[in-house]
Amino acid sequence: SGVQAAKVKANFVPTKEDYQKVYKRIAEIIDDAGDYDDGSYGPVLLRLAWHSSGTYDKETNTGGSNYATMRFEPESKHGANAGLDVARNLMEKVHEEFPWISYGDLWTLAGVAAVQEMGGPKIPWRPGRIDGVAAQATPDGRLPDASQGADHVRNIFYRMGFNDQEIVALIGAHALGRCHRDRSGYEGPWTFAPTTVTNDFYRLLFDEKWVWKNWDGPKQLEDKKTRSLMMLPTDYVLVQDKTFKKFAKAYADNEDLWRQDFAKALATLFELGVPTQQFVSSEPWLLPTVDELNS
Ligand code: ZEM
Repeated sequence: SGVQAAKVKANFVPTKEDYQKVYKRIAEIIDDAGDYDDGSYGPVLLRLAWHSSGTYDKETNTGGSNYATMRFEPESKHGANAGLDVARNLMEKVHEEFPWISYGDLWTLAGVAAVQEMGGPKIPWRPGRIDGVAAQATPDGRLPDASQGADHVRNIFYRMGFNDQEIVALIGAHALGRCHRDRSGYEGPWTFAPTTVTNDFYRLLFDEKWVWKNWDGPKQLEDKKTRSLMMLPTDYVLVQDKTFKKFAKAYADNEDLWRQDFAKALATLFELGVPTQQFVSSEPWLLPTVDELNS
């Protein structure tokens, strides 16, 4: 019953090991994707973690990962969140198994597990987010619109508190996953290895010739050579804008630099909107990967 569930929650104080168990369960689900996309739920889980955090507004200190308000309408139905029901439903199963974890912690932990299990850098993370209510949901329009230009990208990410370097580092997440016609209207993957964390997104931006795709869908670019890869207008901005381009080139030339900057910016992103005193640990943790746990 609800009373019993509340009791379990009140008496149970999870340890780092308990969060590691949740991480492990998420990692199993990531790989247990069967025919879904490229055989991994990693990218869509990372997108859930990003969209649950990227609503943050530093002026009003609203939005962000704290309350997991994407559970509620209308935020769950915002156009930008189309398709994320897939990820939320996967995490609902994990929540049934570990009912003591908050949804904000669960979703951001899924983002961490996705990056780390797909070969990415360690993402510092700590628990402390609490479940909020529908009234805390954010208005539509806080997440970036892929059809826009550099000004829009800056406005959206400056509102979260990021600078140009961090913006460029974060968008390198598009090495992973793909666009789905029935979700965003866009179509296709950005790289040839969409379930492995690499700096290929930046390398391809510079190395390939990008041309506008001739189709009835929204304006997107395709690589002239194979016509199997895509870039969003906002991705292309990273080589059109002089300041963005400088950082994108540095990340294309130095994968380690990008991995470090990406890990730092992503850890910051996942903590947006969470009051510091809520965190159970003063320092974020570096959780081991499943491979590390098994070796
Ligand atoms: Zn994304 N992203 N994103 N992004 N994103 C998509 C997919 C994924 C933008 C955007 O409009 C889109 C960041 C930044 C920005 C991921 C992670 C991160 C899709 C395709 C669109 C349209 C959705 C679909 O059809 O399924 C824009 C405009 C961005 C900034 C300007 C940042 C930052 C991310 C993480 C740090 C990921 C992993 C995906 C792939 C999802 C999947 O299901 O494969």
